[in-house]
Amino acid sequence: MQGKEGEGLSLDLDNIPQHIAIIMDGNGRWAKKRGLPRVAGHRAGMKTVKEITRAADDIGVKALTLYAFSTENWKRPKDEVEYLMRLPQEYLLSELNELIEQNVQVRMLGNKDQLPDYTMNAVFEAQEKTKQNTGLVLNFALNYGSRDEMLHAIRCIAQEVKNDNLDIQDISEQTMNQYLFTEGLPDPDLLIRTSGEVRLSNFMLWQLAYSELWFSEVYWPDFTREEFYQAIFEYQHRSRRYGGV
Ligand code: V07
Repeated sequence: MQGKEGEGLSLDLDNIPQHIAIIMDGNGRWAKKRGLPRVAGHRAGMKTVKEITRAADDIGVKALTLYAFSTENWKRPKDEVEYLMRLPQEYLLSELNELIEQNVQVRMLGNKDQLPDYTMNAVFEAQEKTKQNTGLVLNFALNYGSRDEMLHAIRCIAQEVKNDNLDIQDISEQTMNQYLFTEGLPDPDLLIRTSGEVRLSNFMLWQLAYSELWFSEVYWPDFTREEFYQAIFEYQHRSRRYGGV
């Protein structure tokens, strides 16, 4: 089936990537370019989150994972970190009702321990209120680092071995998948990174093993539905080989 005409491109609705992951980069630079404080860029970036979530939902993407805050981001100025930690609450205050209506399931991946109570409470409420939903899984990577995630999984697996619940020989890729924060989700088919940087920056290193990568020069606040569909269009015109020929 063909559909979703936009900017002269036509997406194949039978071949939409099931899971799309996005590194939402360039918010600070977007603000700087306009002579605005960095936090103005983060706020503008939040509008793009709303737009792209709708765009993904409209074409039947099953899971969207957005990199909102990395374990490295704590090194930023204290004021900026505090501002960022308020955004989940703010986002959910304005969006949660619509997300519930749209049958979206909100999830979080990352280490919950160091997050302020007001951040965790907002995320927890969203998870609770949407956990029965069966539509798009909207996954926020918050205080997330991929090596951290893998170490956490390895410690859990080691504990299972120590408790005699698991044989070393039986540790498989599936075992790892069970203990990662993305448990139950398919690996991303497509990774998008905005703002011209061409790195993975400790994002989903295990899960992105076979993903198609797509990079855009555009700063995240300027990223549009049309650009998003362009990435999917190009994804649909690549052939994936998973190591075969
Ligand atoms: C954040 C806006 C998007 C650009 C990138 C950085 C700034 C949405 C959330 C969010 C997180 C969890 C949740 C609901 C919404 C968010 C942070 C930063 C820390 F359950 N945007 N956004 N969280 N930015």
